[in-house]
Amino acid sequence: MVTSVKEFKIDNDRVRELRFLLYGPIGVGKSSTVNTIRSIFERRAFVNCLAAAASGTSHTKCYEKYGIGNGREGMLPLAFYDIMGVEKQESAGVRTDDIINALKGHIKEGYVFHTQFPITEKDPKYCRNPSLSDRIHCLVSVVGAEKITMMDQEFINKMRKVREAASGMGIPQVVFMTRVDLACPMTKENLKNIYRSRKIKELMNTCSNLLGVPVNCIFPVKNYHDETHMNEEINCLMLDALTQIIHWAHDYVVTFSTIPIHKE
Ligand SMILES: Nc1nc2c(ncn2[C@@H]2O[C@H](COP(=O)(O)OP(=O)(O)O)[C@@H](O)[C@H]2O)c(=O)[nH]1
Ligand SMILES: [Mg+2]
Repeated sequence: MVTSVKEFKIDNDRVRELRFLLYGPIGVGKSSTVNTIRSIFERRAFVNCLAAAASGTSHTKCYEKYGIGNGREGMLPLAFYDIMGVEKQESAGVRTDDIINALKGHIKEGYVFHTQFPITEKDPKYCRNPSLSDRIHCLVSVVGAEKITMMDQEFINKMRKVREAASGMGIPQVVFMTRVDLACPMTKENLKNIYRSRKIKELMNTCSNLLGVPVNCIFPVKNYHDETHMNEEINCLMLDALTQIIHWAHDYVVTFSTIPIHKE
């Protein structure tokens, strides 16, 4: 799976990388997901510099891009954007309208999100005429497996709104259900049990109903968090999810390479 990801090339010269937006509440493991993917391709547990302590507020306020790969072997044509937590109140976390602006490609790297107002056209970090390459090619909503049954309605509505906007643009959407070890003791004991766990299946169904995403677009994953060594099971589960989302993001790029994108 590592080889096939490394050999992957985008079928459009004008799109240099597939862009994924990781979006979800604080503390669900968005930064850890990026760390886990980086670890796989660096072949060592990545220093958890991006992950925050389990409590506290998110510190991802800046729109930052994370590439995969290294200087030695080159970078993969993949980019991840990790967006500051969606909070229940509109006043905390990144605003829904800004997340939609990011999907459309209007927000350039380095933009610092404000909670009181969305990006304006006058902002130097505003991209007025985003091309297909500036857009997000796949929306990855991130939810914590052990928190699914506690998600409140306001929050669910917010996530739905973003997903509807993505649907309107034809952007594929998936859900990464992280922290599976915290939701299921059998899975914690052995990650291979994830495919047999009734608890995980139940949570995927609940998540599907709450967010309106088909079950086959929900990927249960586990991130590196207290491991210091590489673990094949963690890698396989994540690589499986990554391989799928690369295909779907690529399908989006191929489709919209011929259809002009709607400018707004
Ligand atoms: N047990 C466990 N902990 C995780 C997992 N993924 C992330 N974490 C922990 O959850 C906390 C929040 O993760 P972080 O990546 O900072 O979340 P973010 O706010 O969404 O970026 C950190 O303490 C991580 O180490 C996982 O799959 N299992
Ligand atoms: Mg984070």
